[in-house]
Amino acid sequence: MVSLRFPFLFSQPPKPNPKLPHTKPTTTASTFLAASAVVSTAGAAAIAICQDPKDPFLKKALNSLFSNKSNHCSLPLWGSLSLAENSSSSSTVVESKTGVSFPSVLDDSKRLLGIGLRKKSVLGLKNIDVYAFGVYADDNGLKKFLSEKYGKLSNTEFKENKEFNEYLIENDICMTVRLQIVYSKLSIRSVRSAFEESVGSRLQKFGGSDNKDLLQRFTSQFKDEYKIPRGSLIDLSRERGHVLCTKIDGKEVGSIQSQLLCQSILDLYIGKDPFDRQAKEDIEHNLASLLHK
Ligand code: DAO
Ligand code: DAO
Repeated sequence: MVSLRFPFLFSQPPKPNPKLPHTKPTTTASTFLAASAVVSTAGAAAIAICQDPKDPFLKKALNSLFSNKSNHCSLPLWGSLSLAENSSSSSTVVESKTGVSFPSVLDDSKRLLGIGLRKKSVLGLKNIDVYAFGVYADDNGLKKFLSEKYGKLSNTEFKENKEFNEYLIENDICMTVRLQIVYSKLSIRSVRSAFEESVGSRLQKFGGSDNKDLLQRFTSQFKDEYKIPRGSLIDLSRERGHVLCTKIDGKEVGSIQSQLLCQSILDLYIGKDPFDRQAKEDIEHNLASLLHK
């Protein structure tokens, strides 16, 4: 069985990173070989072999491909795969601390840019892992945005350009942040108070103090009777026209048209003070490498 540690770290030098995503063994051997060919020619995505393949031909091919052998699931190789190649492989990427997996492609057109973990400090005494998240962006929208806005910059210039995240946060590019709950004792009441704090502070930052109504509209979507046990999936999607659409376990619970709200939600993950700094950095790296593919 082969496990790919998939590709959202493009075109970077390998670096030790315990939070690098692992991919579950959902990819077939032939897909892997197709992906390997891309890797060997283009050089770049992080791919790991977690277990030896049973097929001797594949094993041989892999051995010759990965001369740098490792027993870990985290052997980094750097390759470049397109969205089409990703989607055909139906690969998933695993958040290493929680074991939560994310598809590398969502809704056929959204590309996974990075994954991370939302923690919460409780009474300053302990940190709990609340949910793992994956940040996705529409591939076409993203490429258009990147080439129009940053096509002339080199990789280094792009990485140093801090304004591009703000642009992504503010503009009408379809994006989804998928949350998978890992904390097993989450009550709707604690969710409401947490996002009054997190989303509320962003609404204030971007829109000024008078945004209670907007926050209220958002939180009132989440009825007291909803249950969000461990494993629940929440998709927060910015759809065209700055419409924030929320789904719980695939079921739409509401949508609100507000640029301010969309911006405030995305800022939690890719803004100046993100929940998971490493996730934000991974996303920046991936955007930079997409630009120069
Ligand atoms: O049990 O009191 C407690 C701690 C609860 C922490 C809740 C954090 C909620 C974070 C928002 C989750 C959004 C889905
Ligand atoms: O982590 O502090 C945070 C903010 C999370 C924002 C998204 C909340 C969506 C929660 C849906 C709850 C459904 C009952």
